[in-house]
Amino acid sequence: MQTKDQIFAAPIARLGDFCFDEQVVDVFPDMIQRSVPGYSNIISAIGMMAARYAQPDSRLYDLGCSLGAATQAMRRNLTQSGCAITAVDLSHPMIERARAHLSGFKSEVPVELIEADICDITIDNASVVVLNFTLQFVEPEKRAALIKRIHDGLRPGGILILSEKFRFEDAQVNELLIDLHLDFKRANGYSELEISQKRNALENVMRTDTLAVHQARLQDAGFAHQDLWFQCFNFGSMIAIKACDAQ
Ligand code: GEK
Repeated sequence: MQTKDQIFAAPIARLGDFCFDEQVVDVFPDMIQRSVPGYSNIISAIGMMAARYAQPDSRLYDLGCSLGAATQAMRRNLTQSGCAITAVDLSHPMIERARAHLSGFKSEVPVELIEADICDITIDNASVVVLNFTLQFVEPEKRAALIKRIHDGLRPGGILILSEKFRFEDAQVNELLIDLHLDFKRANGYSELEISQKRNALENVMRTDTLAVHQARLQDAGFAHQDLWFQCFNFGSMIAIKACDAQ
């Protein structure tokens, strides 16, 4: 059974910035399901896209893997020979828990779990790269270089799946989608206190971009094709494809 997220249920006198510590890791599956609209659909679709785009003898990357949900979805769906998955997270408790979780599944596909900043790792011989709700936690000034390194580390025809919480240019639409997301959290049992305390804790650590900013960044990095393939309220997922004839 999943442990219920009650981290922000009681008043917290000195609210610090949100971080992925032991307390968050304990409730993470419940937290992400109840907070991110479409999360399960996106995870399933990542498995489907990996099945389609993984290339034999290549590497698949799950950047900001948390407990490895996207890694496991890819692993379950891969049929290509010689593939390996590299799953990276900055949080020590996340990586430890991901290791325990993933070892519970039988699979031929090797997974390398790395505790590191995704801005510092080498991306090489990749056919599929997943950034599932991670880029929003990377410092904004480091995002372009990371996307460029992902592009350059992909093989021709390889893909990046980029899921994010978006900000919208139009203030009215932005407010509406934020409100609908808060309704989604209320419908999933979060109280007003939990919602407002979590919002304050996330303020300094999650800085969202508009879809236009993401699109421009992907284009500048060299991706030949890209679009949004999923959206629910202010959450969505994009796919970017490296040209088949790229060097
Ligand atoms: C999932 N992808 O379940 N380097 C490495 N990891 C980082 C960094 C960084 N610079 N910044 C944040 N993280 C997952 C969900 S959660 C999204 C991703 C959320 C890690 C952080 O430790 C956390 O585990 C993850 O990115 C973000 O499909 O909690 O909203």
